[in-house]
Amino acid sequence: MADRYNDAKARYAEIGVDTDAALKRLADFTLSLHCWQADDVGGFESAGAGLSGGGIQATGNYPGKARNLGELRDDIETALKLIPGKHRLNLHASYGDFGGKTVDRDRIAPEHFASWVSWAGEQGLKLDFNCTMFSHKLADDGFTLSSKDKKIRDFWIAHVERAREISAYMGREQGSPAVHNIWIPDGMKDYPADRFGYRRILTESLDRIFETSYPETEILDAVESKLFGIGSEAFVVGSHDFYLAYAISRDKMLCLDMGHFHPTELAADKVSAVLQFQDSLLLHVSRPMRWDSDHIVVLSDELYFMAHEVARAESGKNIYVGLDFFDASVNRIGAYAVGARSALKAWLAAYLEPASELVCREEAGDYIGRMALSERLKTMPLGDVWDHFCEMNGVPVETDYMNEVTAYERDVLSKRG
Ligand code: RNT
Ligand code: ZN
Repeated sequence: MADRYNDAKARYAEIGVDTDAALKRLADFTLSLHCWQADDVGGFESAGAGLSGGGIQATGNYPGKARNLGELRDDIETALKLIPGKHRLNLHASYGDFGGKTVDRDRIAPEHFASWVSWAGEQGLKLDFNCTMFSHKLADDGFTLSSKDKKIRDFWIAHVERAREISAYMGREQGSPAVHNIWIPDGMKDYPADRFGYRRILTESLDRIFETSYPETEILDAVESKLFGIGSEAFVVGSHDFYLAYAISRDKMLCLDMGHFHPTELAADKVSAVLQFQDSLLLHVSRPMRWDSDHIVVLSDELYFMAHEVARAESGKNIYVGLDFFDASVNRIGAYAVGARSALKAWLAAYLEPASELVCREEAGDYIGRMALSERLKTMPLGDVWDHFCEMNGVPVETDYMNEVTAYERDVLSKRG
């Protein structure tokens, strides 16, 4: 393999790209691996566990999904062995260690996440966190933080307050701030009469939530927008415009999910726009298929564009990258491995870009030269540099990693019944 890497290195050097420098940047790049691919966003609350809702729907019934915390952790440990680099784990509030007790969402506390913190410590993983605003009877009528029913609204405000407290606890324990992301399903199937009213209520609820402030060394708050969801086709309270304005006016981080825009709208284009006015940004790397379908991430144009925009913007800006997909129709460990590896390959491709040469050609008005160089890059030996990165990290290379997925399915997943 060393030969292949050296050949690739020489070929990239011809276009002024230093592969060693790119690999260094990739080693510093962190993905926050989502915990919810392993069990189809079910979570482990005893009441109503496993029910999706609020537009979140994993489809398929491939055998072997994680049925409890132990299995979920085993699966994540296995997936991480197939993903080169140092990454984080993104938990949802519904994945607490509730010890078989029913703990409603407004009652969750740091103690329910203590076993996660110690497990993560053993794994050398840092945690990120999310309040869980779906799959709950008080979310069934389609509204949470923007509900006109004060009881419902107060319940969800209390939940997010608890979730932020837990995030701050994680941040303190791990010596690295936990990114806490708020996504709510609120919206309407058909044309509303009072868009303004719901958005005003959401603003008030968020402002109440953020009255409690924690140091930035413990928690980083983000808010995630969406264009539409199943059952909220006509109106989503927390739209992109809403959260962009909210985040800028309240100094919070915006979360852009790649599946939450119109299919012809490029989420990657938004990075440089938002970063004119914000120092940080959270991304949910996902793959929409006609709609926000949360397909497993592959090396698509959209992913390439996103990675390149982030790589070009990086200096002085903090861009946090989380994965957000769930597919219940295939081996779920394979889903993690393919999705995370594809995301990392996209970032590697971005780091292997002869950025200044491209800008040079652009500024000289040589647009066809810019295009030709971009096209040439697509047939450069990215895979050889990638395999080298895998080897450096003691992770199976491209030809081998699926063997591990298959073996785990045979030895572990297939025995889950
Ligand atoms: C939903 C949002 C949200 C969720 C996760 C599970 O459309 O993308 O981020 O996917 O919180
Ligand atoms: Zn998302």
